[in-house]
Amino acid sequence: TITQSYQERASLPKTSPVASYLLRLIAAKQTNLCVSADVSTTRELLQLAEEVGDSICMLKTHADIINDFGPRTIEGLKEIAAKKHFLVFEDRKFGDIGSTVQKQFTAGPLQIVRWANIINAHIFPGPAIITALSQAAHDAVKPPLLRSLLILAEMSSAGNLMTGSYTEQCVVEARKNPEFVMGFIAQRTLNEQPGDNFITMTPGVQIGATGDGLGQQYNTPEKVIGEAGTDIIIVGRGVYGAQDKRAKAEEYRVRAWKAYEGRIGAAT
Ligand code: UP6
Repeated sequence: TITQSYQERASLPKTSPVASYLLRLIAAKQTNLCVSADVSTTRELLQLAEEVGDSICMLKTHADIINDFGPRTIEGLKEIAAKKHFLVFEDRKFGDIGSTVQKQFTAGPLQIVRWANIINAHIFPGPAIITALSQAAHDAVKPPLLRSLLILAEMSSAGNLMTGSYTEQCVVEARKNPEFVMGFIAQRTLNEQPGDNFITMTPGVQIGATGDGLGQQYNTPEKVIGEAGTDIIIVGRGVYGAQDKRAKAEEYRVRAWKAYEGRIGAAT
């Protein structure tokens, strides 16, 4: 998949429906940028979504850091996502027994299943976390309102323990659930076997910074898309920390897109 276009990959067999949709969206909008909206109010969240919406394929949220998260946040997000054509990814990083993650996914003040197209989970509790989330999504939303999961296979932070056989096991579990698992959060592509068509999303991307003093480690768009072969860059402070967020998002979009074109050999 490393030299195949997003468009080609959208129609490969065994691609999850959400992944197919996303790959087509990426190709149509020419953006492999996901902005991480780690802001603290609904007003800032919606404003950021409006400002960067044209430059992104996905907006990533941490709903539990929004002080006033509620129905207005949900409706606003849905409206802007539909208008600007991007998917919403709640970075909840589920990591508990099946029964508990089902509740965290569907209930409480956040009601994540209602508005997030994509969620993620750790597999350290064992593979039942995947079936539990899949079942909850299936019960809560009917097609075409599909839901999909990213498995956290690697992290960007210094000294993290998600390496070697842990990462390998993430891939094994993903291959068993191709309908629901669209891919990984990782630092390199994990498509290693013929037929693998997982989407890899990579956080820890910022131009002109190497870290944040709290363990975060940064790479450039060229490094992760061009060299490590991942599919989507996730940028938080690099974009929302800028004065002109729209222009900054556009700068990341162009750099990540050029890195992709170079990798598949389509650069002009
Ligand atoms: N994130 C990482 N590294 C991971 C997984 N997730 O940084 O391995 C998330 C963080 C944050 C965003 O929770 O929301 O990606 C990165 O933000 P930054 O670009 O401002 O560092």
